[in-house]
Amino acid sequence: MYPPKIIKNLQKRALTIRKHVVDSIYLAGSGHPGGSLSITDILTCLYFHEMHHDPKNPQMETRDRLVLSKGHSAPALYAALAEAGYFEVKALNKLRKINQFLQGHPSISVPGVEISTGSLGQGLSVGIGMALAGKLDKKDYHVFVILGDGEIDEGQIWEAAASASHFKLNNLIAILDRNGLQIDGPTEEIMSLEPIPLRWRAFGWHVLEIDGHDIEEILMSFDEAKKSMKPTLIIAHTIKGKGVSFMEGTLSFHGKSPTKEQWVKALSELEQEEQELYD
Ligand SMILES: Cc1ncc(C[n+]2csc(CCOP(=O)(O)OP(=O)(O)O)c2C)c(N)n1
Ligand SMILES: [Mg+2]
Repeated sequence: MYPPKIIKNLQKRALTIRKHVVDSIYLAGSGHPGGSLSITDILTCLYFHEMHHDPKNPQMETRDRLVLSKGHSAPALYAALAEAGYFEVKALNKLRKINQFLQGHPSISVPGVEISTGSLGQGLSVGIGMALAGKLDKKDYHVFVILGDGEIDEGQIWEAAASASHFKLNNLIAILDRNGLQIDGPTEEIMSLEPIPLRWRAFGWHVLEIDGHDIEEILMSFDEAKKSMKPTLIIAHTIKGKGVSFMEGTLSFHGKSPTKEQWVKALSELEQEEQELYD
C-alpha cells in the first residue's frame, strides 16, 4: 500500500504530462497522441517515483535506464523529461519543428534519452545490452523498456526475449503497453498475440498483469518485478488516448494531431479532471 498523498501527487503529475502531450502535438500539427497518452501514467511513475536518476547528471553511472522502444510515443517521454528538469518545459512547444531538438522520435541528442528509437522492435535488444553491461560491471541499476503491443509482432522481440532469460537478466523490466490497437486495427485481428502471459513465461520471463492507469498497481508491480530472479514483463492494460474522451480507444488518433476545436475540448477535459483532483 502506498500513502494516498503519493498516489495523488503522481496523478496530478500525469495530468500535467497529458496536457503537454496534447499541446505539443497540436502545436506541431502532427504526432502520435494515442500511444503517448496510454503510457503517461507508467512514465510518470517511472520518472517521479521509481527510477534512480538525476536530471542534473543524465550520464550518472548508477542511474536506472529507460528505453522507449515504441518511440512514436516521444511526446509523453519529452513531457516527463521536461517536467523532471532535463530541459526547459517551453522546448515542448517546438516539437517536430525544423532545427529544433525535440524531433518526432527520441534521439540521444536530447538530455535524458538513453537511446534513439522509432524503428519498432529494436528497443528490447538494446535494453538487454544495457542490463547485461550492468551485470558485467557489477552495477545495480535497473533497465526499463516500454514496448507496444503491435510492436511485439516484430521477430527481433522474440530473439531478445529468449536472450534475456538466457542471460538471467533480472535487472530488466519490460512494460507492455497493452492498449489492444496497432496502426491498422485491433492487435488480435492483425496478428493475434494471446496468450501473451503464457508465451512470455515459456520464454523464461516472470510475468505480471496490471491496470496501466492505476498508479498504485504500477508502483507495486515495479516492487514485485525487482524481487524476481528472472527478467519481468509487466503487461499493462491501457486505453489508447487515455484521458481525452474522443481519443480513447480509437484508431483515428494513433498518428494525428487534434484540430483547434478538439485541442480546446481535450484541454478542458484534462483541466476539469485536474480540478477534481485538487478539490
Ligand atoms: C519497424 C517499423 N515499422 C513500422 C513503423 C510505423 N509504425 C509506427 S507506430 C506503429 C504501430 C505500433 O503499434 P503499437 O506498438 O501497438 O503502438 P501503440 O498502440 O502504443 O501506439 C507503426 C506500425 C515503425 N515505426 N517501425
Ligand atoms: Mg498498441
